[in-house]
Amino acid sequence: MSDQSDYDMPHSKAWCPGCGNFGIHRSLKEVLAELEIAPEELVLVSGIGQAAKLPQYTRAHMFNGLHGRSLPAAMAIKACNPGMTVIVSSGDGCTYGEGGNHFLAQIQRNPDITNIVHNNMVYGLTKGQASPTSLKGMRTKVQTVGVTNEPFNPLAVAIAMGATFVARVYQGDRERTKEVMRAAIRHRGYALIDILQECVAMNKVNTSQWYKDHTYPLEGHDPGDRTEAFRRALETERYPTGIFYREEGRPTFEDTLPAHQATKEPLYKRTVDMDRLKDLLDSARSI
Ligand SMILES: Cc1ncc(C[n+]2csc(CCOP(=O)(O)OP(=O)(O)O)c2C)c(N)n1
Repeated sequence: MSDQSDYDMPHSKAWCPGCGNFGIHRSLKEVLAELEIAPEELVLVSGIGQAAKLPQYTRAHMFNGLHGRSLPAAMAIKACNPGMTVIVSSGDGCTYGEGGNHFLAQIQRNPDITNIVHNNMVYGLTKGQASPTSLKGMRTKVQTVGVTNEPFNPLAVAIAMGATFVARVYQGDRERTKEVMRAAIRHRGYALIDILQECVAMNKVNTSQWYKDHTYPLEGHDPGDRTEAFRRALETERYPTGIFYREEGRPTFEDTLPAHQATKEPLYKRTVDMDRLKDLLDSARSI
């Protein structure tokens, strides 16, 4: 059995003391060790933000893309090398704001990736502007009279779009976080985990105590019941945590690709037929 320190990088982290990112990072490393996913078989992908620094702090392959653009990169990585475990780790702003359209498109494609969203309900790195999940009325230096938008509901959207695994946890509930991470990584298909977390520097409303008071475990719920999952996702007085919806057996994006019908071998190991490539390039030139 491997150890969570197998995923440690030597440099220090630029997260504030008390940041929820530390707990998410620790839970993830522990789960990776338990599942015995070797660093060389793991690709961590992110966009931009405080949360998006996680891949840089983890010993594994990584791709740090533009703000909001982690998901298409992750999908392509998985399609080129289906044997890798691909985990996207980025913020709520990055995933639901700048990356909102990619979020919808990846759900429809169902690539076999895990999408961990560090939801601190604020744009942390750029100093606390409202994000799509900020609560109505929250005042920031930009939203001086308070947020007027209805908050984005990632779980309801994901269930409505047909995501095959949809979950929410609070990072301070470490056992539930790890249990859900384990299930999401094992799930074959697109798995969303919206992880509520505190931003101690930029969000003075949604504190650790606030999350404790506003979350409760989803118990006695059948994750195969999509209508009920959607109904529970609409609860916003207090947020249920756990696995809302899970559907097994749907083909993944990679499964549908002609390149993977005869073999699942990663593309980089295959011999390129130079004559076919030349014909393809010639035909493209004549368009
Ligand atoms: C296309 C683009 N728009 C905006 C920015 C500026 N920007 C960088 S990080 C960020 C917010 C990050 O917030 P979030 O994704 O919630 O992550 P957090 O820092 O809170 O972890 C913004 C707006 C950018 N780098 N690129």
